[in-house]
Amino acid sequence: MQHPSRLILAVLLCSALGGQAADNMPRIEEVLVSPPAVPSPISRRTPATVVVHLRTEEKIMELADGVRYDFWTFNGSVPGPMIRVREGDTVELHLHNAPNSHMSHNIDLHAVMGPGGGAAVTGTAPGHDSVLTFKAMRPGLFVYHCATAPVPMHIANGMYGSILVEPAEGLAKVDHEYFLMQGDFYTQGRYHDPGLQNFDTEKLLNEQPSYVLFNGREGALNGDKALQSKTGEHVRLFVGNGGPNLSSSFHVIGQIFDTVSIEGGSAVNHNVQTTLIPPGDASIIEMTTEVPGTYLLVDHAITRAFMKGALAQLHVSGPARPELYHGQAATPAEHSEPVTTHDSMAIGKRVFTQICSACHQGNGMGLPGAFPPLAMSDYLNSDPHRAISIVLHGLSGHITVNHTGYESQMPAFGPQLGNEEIAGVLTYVLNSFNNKGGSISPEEVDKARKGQP
Ligand code: HEC
Ligand SMILES: [Cu+2]
Repeated sequence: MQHPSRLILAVLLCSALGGQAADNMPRIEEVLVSPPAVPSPISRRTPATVVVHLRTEEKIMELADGVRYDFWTFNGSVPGPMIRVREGDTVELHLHNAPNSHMSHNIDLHAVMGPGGGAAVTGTAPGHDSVLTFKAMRPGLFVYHCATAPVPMHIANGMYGSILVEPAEGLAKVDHEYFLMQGDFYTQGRYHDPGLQNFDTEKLLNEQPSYVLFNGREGALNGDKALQSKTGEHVRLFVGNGGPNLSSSFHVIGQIFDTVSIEGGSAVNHNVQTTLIPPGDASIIEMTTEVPGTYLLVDHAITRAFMKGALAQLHVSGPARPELYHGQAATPAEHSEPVTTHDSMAIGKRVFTQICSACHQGNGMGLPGAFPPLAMSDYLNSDPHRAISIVLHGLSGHITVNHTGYESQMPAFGPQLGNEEIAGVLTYVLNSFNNKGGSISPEEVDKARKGQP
């Protein structure tokens, strides 16, 4: 029989020598990152014990510009971080509930086979900890969420994330990986009503959210936070749906998915336009970004995208690919201009680069909170003629562009720029940055300058 102190010594030695557990599996501390970032791909080809620390936290954050909400979260973000393990790994999950929480929380991981997906043993009061150990037996992208009563409320307040169980052989290498989750939110105020918004049980019961969002905030992945890629690169999206109620008809405007893992499982579909992701489900989506531009990620139940916030952006940079995609501005037949659209575009490009890009940025995306985007601007595209007077006379006061409010000032360029230059820059902008096209003539600018209709 072994002497007890020798046993302890052996265990100590064991952990000193590379942290090997008694079963000889390495113990790895999972490094979690905030969405849309994901942990690095797994290069290990043998199983390990992966230690994951999640912390439930209730905190007030913005749901949209000027709209605050008391979110309940995993690790302070909506969604919580994506956990990444390998098929066959043992996951040792530590759940800590912040001491200032008002509620108990727990976790149900769809990657778990066991009662409640772990919820049965992880009920954790404020300031307490619990530990769940499970074997990740099946590969796939799985949702996790809080399952404390009332479950719909905990989920509606943002308590969800994903766990990727990589197949034993790993995933193919890609250029970019991003993680996003859709969720529906129920506020007492209407969409964009400002201030702190309370939870609305009536709207929850009717399944009529005031917001449908990617990553818990309108514009979470827009502008300078847009997902990035270059032409010819491969992008892998890990897309989950926390719900609690709405299914996502997930679509990227102007892209076709190379592959989609159906319902996050092992079956793969090819050349997909829109994929259905029900609440509590997730999908691994891969695409090749061929043509430069800004692409919109939407729920194609499209009212949600344009009127409830379910809109994210993927920005693809690189040289134009006219052999794959090109267009010409629609020129009105009745106009025959001394300045052709081609010249006008050249003039416009120069003016844009020298003047407009200082504020609206070279890619037309503007700067959040300061300069509205000219790229895919609903404000510009809905009335291009109004833009003539904006450039001539400047603009101030409140405007809403792509559902974001701006309360700023643009100087007048009428004194400084000629009619051909203003016509050129607007024609250039209308035919760039994924705008709808069209043209503005120097005569139209001249009329506006003279105050004629
Ligand atoms: C000094 C910074 C600045 C420059 C330079 C500038 N703008 Fe603006 N622009 C603004 C601001 C700020 C607003 C929003 C004003 C408001 O909040 O009322 C705006 C609004 C607009 C809008 C309407 C909103 C939208 O996004 O569709 C258009 C169109 C526009 N600008 C076009 C131009 C063009 C074309 C040029 C170049 C000739 C230009 N701007 C140069 C600051 C600038
Ligand atoms: Cu909870």
